[in-house]
Amino acid sequence: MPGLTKLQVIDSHTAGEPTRVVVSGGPELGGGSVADQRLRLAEEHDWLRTSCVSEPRGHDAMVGALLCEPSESGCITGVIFFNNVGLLQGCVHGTMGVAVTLAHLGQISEGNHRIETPVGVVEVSLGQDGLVSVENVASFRHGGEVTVNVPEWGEVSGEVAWGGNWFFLVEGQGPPVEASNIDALTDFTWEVRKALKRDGITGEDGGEIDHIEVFGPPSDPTIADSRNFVLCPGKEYDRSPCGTGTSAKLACLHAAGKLEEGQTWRQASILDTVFEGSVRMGDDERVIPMIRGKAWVNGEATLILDPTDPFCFGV
Ligand code: PYC
Repeated sequence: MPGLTKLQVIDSHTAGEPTRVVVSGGPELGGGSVADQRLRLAEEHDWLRTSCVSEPRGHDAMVGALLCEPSESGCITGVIFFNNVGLLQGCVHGTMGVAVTLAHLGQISEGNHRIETPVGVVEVSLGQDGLVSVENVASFRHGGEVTVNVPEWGEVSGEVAWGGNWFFLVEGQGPPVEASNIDALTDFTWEVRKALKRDGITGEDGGEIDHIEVFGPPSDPTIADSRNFVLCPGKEYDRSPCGTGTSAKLACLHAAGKLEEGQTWRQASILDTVFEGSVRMGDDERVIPMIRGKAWVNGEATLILDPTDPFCFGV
């Protein structure tokens, strides 16, 4: 890479979970669907990901979002999400971050907007004060009672569901879902993830189950119905309730007859920030989740990539 490369980024957080949106300076991805562009980004331009979210410019909890050309008609943009270890599939907290970023740039105003993600088109509705609703991709429960033997924990049962990423959802097992237990929850969920992989338990399409969710009672039942801890693929936890994870939860609740169409579920995160969710019926017994949360822009920067810097592309 000759000379300096400059990337314009806007930082935000959604319910505590950071998103760094690359608004200009990214590589040419050659068009086509956003899913195809995601593969090209992974294969040919991983420097973009590591430069933005790895140290010294980023940190392990940072999620990146690269805006790109959409291929679906009526979409205002395409977006590809990435984290400390690779590319995500869907990302709802990140979609909310993209929405407030585009509003901050004056590119969108209140109302509905379609965005193409690698897993399909989502529709965001931008309200006042950073309130964003995301109508997510069709979500479904794939496995209702899946048991796996986890070292030091024994048999752990959960559900396998798709909400834009593959999730294993566990209720009432493992360490109590409290912020004081983040290390223990990280260790437990990491072991669960490894056990699922060891036993060849995957999503419906054979995809790795790389997000693990543990649910417990809310700290305050007047603000939430449940509190979760969500392990992300890079062994970091989601500071928000995780929008794709909440979508997976809604699909499981609906499949179990515990959530009707239009009924609101309030999902708290390990930090006690809350997403509200509801579902409507889609095709093939799948549900279309609607997830509502709040995001705030909290930074604007030009990242400078100097090829003489030994840590130019992150460490
Ligand atoms: O909100 O969907 C989400 C998400 C996925 C990973 C981190 N956040």
